[in-house]
Amino acid sequence: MSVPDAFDTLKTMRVHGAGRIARFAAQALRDYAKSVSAQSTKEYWDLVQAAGERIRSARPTAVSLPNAVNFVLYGGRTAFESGSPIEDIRQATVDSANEFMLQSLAAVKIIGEIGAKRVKNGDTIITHCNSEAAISIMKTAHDLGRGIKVICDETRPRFQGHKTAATLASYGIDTTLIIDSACRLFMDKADKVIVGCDAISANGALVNKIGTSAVAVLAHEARVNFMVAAETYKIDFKTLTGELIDIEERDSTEIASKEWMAQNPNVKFHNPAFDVTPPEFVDFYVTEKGLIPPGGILSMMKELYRYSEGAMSIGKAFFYQ
Ligand code: RI2
Repeated sequence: MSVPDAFDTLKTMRVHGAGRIARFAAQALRDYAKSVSAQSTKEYWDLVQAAGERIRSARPTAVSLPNAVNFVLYGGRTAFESGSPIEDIRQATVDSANEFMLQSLAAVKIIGEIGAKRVKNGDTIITHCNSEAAISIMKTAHDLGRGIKVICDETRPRFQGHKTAATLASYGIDTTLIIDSACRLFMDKADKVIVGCDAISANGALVNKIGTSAVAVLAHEARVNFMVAAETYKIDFKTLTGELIDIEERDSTEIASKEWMAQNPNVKFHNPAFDVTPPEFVDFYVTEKGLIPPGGILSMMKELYRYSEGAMSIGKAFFYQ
């Protein structure tokens, strides 16, 4: 797949979900790095970096995308700067992409195992949108015989909750689909909320699919535990210096048809794809490195910077860009 095709696939959400986006980006950049030819190491590295820039710009909010691209480039750049020949830079880039993909898949599995320990027998869980990390927890709990029930918000405007409901039901989990605005009514019946994550800021705030913050407020009101399944590469290092996470604004045709718009020309539209849940509404993050309360995100950032192996080098890769 060409780099423009990869960009388009991400932009139009044919591949969606923060983890899947990250692996798709790593794979697309790997394939480009594998095949592109150049006359000099400088030309080669400029081309690979430009491809990374292009892929990175497809979606602004899910920080897993730039973190995956930075991780892949970090491997190649180290070889480039040490004066290695093109073939070595190519191999280093391919190796870091493969490593990222492996680490990402492993993280989803580990999050399932760690998170399932927090699920009790007979728990009713509310979930929002479509997160493979959150699903991993629910599936693992189900496989352990916990007898859970899951209530899925439909998650307008793209109805990703339908996908979650279909997946959970296919595992044999007792699954109910509700409209988003019914969430408060059902919160009384819930024992916990489990959602995924697009980005985590340095202060522990969660950025996730639009509507997540409303679910968190409802959980808080009803004293229902709110847990977030998140790989550590969803931590956004740029928030350390006070930068805000961009919230993706999507096309208004996701919420009204062109025909309806033409009939109502004075109606304005606003379609943010994500919202921010303040840290006080999050009980804890379930990461592949264990449970982290929102106040512990800063220490995790230090850890991610300090170590340089595997996914741990996300921090270094960020500061290197
Ligand atoms: P995993 C999705 O965003 C949802 O907001 C979901 O909660 C989050 O990514 C994390 O998903 P989108 O790409 O990485 O569907 O856990 O807009 O799959």
